[in-house]
Amino acid sequence: MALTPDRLGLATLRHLPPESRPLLRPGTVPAGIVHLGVGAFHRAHQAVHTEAAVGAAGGDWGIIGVAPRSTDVVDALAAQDCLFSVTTLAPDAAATRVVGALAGVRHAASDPDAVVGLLADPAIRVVTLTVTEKAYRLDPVTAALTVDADLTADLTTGRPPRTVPGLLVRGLLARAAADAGPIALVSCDNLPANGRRLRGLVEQCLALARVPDASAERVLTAVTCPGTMVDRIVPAATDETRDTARRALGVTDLAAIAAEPWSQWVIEDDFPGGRPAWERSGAVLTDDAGPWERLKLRALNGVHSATAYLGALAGAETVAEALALPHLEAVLRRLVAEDITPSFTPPAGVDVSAYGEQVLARFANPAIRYRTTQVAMDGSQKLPQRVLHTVADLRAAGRSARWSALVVAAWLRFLLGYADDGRPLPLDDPLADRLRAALAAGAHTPAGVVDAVFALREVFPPDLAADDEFRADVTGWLTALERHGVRATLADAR
Ligand code: CS2
Repeated sequence: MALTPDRLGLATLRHLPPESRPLLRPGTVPAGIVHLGVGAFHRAHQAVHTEAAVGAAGGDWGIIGVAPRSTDVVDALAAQDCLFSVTTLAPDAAATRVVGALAGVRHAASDPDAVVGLLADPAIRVVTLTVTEKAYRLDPVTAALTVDADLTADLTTGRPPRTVPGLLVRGLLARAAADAGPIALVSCDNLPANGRRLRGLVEQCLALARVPDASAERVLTAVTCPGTMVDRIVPAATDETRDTARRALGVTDLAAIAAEPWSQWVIEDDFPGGRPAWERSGAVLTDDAGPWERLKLRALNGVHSATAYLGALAGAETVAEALALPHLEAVLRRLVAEDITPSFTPPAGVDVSAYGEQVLARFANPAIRYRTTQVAMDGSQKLPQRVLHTVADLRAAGRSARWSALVVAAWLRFLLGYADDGRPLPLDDPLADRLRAALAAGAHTPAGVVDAVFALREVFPPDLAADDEFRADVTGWLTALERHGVRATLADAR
C-alpha cells in the first residue's frame, strides 16, 4: 500500500484543500532575490507580496532565503521543497495558505561562501533583509558602525564571513569583481531611515576593509538602498501554530507561521536591476518612504513597546492581554494624541489618530498571541526610533513629552528585572551587560537609575540626556511605577 507522505512538500501539494495551495510552484520561477533572515516576518510579509507580484505579473523573482545563524528554519524548509504555510488570523476566522515564493534556502553560518557567491550572481538583482536591528551593528543614535574583532576579521581577512555586514559587503566586493551588474539592497527592518542606514553600513564597511577609493566607488555606484516601511504583526511560531496548520492542510508543516490579516509595504522605487511588480501585491511604490516609516515606527512600534513594557510589568503575557488592563488604552490614546501626533508630519492624507485607533484594534486581536517579552527584547536598539525620536522632536519644539517619558520609565523598570508581582523578567538585549553594570552602579533610587541609564550614549543622545524636564518626567513616572505598580500608576495617570 502506498503511503501518503505526511509532510508538506511538492509531493503533497495535490492533497491540500484547493484554497490552501500556493500561487507559485517552487522550482518554476528562477531566483532573482536573495533574502537575508528567512524568519517568520519575512515569510509572512515579503515572501507573500513577492509571490502575489510574480503570480500577477511574472518575472524571474524567486527568492533564495538565507538564515544567518539558526538551522531550524532552513532544515524545515529544505525538507519541504521550500514550501511553508501562513495562517491568517482574524479575530473570528482563520485561513491557511501555502506560499511558493522561495526558490531555495541556504544556511550562512555553515556555508557563507555559497551566500557570497549568490550575491555575486548576475541573476540576483535584489537583496532584501530582515535581520533585526542589532544585526546591522550600527549605533542606534549615531548610526556609526560598531566594530569588533568578528566584523574586523570578516572585512580584513579571507576567512568566511560570520556577521551580516561582513557577508553582505564581501558579497558586494565579489559582485563588483565579477562585474555582475547593479543591485538593490532593501532593508525591511524597523530602523529609522533604513535605506540610508544600510548604505551607511556598506560605506563604513568598505572603509574598514581598506578598499581603495576607486574600488569602493565601483561597488557603491552599482548599489541602491531604497528605504521601506514594512508592517505585519507576526508572532514567533509555537506548537499551536503548527497544530493549526496541520489541521488546515492535513500534513505537517514545520515552517508554519501565523500572522494578522493586515499587511502593508511602502517601498522607494529605486531598483537598477529591476524588481517584482510589488504594486500588484498591494505594496505602495514611492519616492520617499520617510513619512510612512516615521508614522509606523512611532504610532505602531512605539505604542507596541509601551504596551509590552507596561503589560509585562503588570503580568500580561501577550499584547492583547495587556491592552485589557484598566486605563491602558486611555493612556496609549493620550500618547498618540499628545506626543506622537504633534511630533512629525504624517504622509499626505493620513490621520494619525485614526491610524492609532486601527493599531489598537490590531493589537487587541485575541487570535494573535504576541508575547510582551518578545516586543520587550532589544529595547536599547528599539527605543531610539520608536520613542526617543518623538521626544527629541517635541522637545526641540518646546513641548513636553510626558507620555513618552512614561514609556521610557516602564523600560527602565523592566530593566530592573522584576514584574509588579515579583516574578523575574528576562533582559534580552545586545547591551544587556552594559545595562546591568550601569544599573548595579546607580540603581538605588529612581533618580539614580535614570542617571545611570541616560549616560548610555548608544541610547540617549547628549541633548536628551541633559534635558532636565524630560529627566524629571521619567524619574517621576519611575517613582510611581516602583511605589505603586503599573495598575495604580495607570489609574492615576494624568
Ligand atoms: C514588534 C514588531 O517585536 C516587536 O518589536 O513591535 O515586530 C511589530 O510586530 C512589527 O514591526 C509590525 O509590523
